[in-house]
Amino acid sequence: MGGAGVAMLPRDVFGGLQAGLIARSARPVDFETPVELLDSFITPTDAFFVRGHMTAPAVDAPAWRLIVDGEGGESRTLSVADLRALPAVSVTATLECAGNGRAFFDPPVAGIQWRKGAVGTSRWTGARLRDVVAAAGTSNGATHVWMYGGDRPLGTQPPFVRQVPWAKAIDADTIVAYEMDGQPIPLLHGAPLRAIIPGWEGAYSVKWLQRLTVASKEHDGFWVAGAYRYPKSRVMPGATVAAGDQAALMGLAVKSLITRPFERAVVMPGPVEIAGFAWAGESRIARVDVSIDGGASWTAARLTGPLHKYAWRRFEHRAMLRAAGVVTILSRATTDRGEAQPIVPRWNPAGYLWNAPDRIDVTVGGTSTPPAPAASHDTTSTDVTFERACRVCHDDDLAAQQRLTREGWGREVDKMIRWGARVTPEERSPLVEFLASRWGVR
Ligand SMILES: Nc1nc2c(c(=O)[nH]1)N[C@H]1C(S)=C(S)[C@@H](COP(=O)(O)O)O[C@H]1N2
Ligand SMILES: [Mo]
Repeated sequence: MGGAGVAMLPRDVFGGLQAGLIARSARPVDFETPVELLDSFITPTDAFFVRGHMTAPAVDAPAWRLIVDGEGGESRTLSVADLRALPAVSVTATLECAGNGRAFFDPPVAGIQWRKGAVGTSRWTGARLRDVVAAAGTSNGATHVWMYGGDRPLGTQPPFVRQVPWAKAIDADTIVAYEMDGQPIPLLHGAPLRAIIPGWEGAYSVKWLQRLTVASKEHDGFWVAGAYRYPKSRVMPGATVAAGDQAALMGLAVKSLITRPFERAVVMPGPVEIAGFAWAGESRIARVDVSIDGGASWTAARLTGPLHKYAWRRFEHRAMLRAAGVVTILSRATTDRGEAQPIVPRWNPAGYLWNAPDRIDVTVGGTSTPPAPAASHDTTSTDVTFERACRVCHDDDLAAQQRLTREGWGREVDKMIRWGARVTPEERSPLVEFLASRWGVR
């Protein structure tokens, strides 16, 4: 499977990335981790996804300087050695690009078409950001810290500047990192210094960190005011949404990934270990349920392995796969606040936070033909039509109030189609059936 534009690159073409990463773009450098390389709690650094909007700077670590300034404070310049002299903190955190899974949105949205692997976990070591900004003196009235990347814009791109709200900036787990899994941060991951804003979408974790400014207002640059924003309320799929009707993304959505068995594996009948990871940004994973029958029934998986506040949680489940043929396995995570992965994530113009239950197909027995490619996340079932066409604007309570007959539901669906509901001609009668069987009256 894979999709258009995907290529495998030979080893070492891009500075120490391992062969087998999926190239999504060569300029800027964007690489996705194939799911097969995401089965370990700590993602190998040479397999860790790379997301950049521009060109990495040339880095001479001993000469690198981080400017720290702010209104009313002094300006200070710190070397990597100065940062290493501050108390060191290690934070194990899962980093996920907000656009991970963008390829699954319907209708499609522009941007790098990440599928499952713009996510990884590492142990980041550095100085607390609050200790670093303390070097700039006063922080009276501070509302944000602006973070400037040292990468080189392509063409007339605005420079990569992001902001983190003050409360998160001074959290004890927010760091300026100089190590990734015990080694100096590699170039493509932001050498020699990057912010790690744990539990928040990846674009907060500014690489090649060059300047921190303690500010008393919002930054007005493109990467704050015009990107990484998500509609404040549900929108029609395909809609254009003004920046003012959107709010800055912060934490990550609850999500899971099946890392074992592999997509489209052929397995022997009998017990099969199903395993993977679940994460939810700053929230805790309470449970992961696994289905081996395409979602008809679910069983709770065991949560195992290391427990870190901002890192993904391992889940494992031993299932009996008996019948020969194609089996669809799903995983669905729930947080301790009861948020579960939605069947159809909310469409949004930039394609952020895709978090449908993960889904793979395996073949049991080895005799039947493998499943058709790209089966995962294809929007074919009536459930999905319902989510996309109806639930985008309405909650179930509205449907439950209607007391419509089958014919009435047909007229209602036709009206909604005239009003813009996205239902294809083939989907119309299954949708009417679905509504009538669920909420119809005789
Ligand atoms: N300076 C700079 N920092 C950046 C970016 C960038 O383009 N420039 N991309 C951000 C985005 S969108 C993500 S998802 C993460 C990816 O980090 P990684 O490449 O180490 O996986 O870095 C963030 N930090
Ligand atoms: Mo990202």
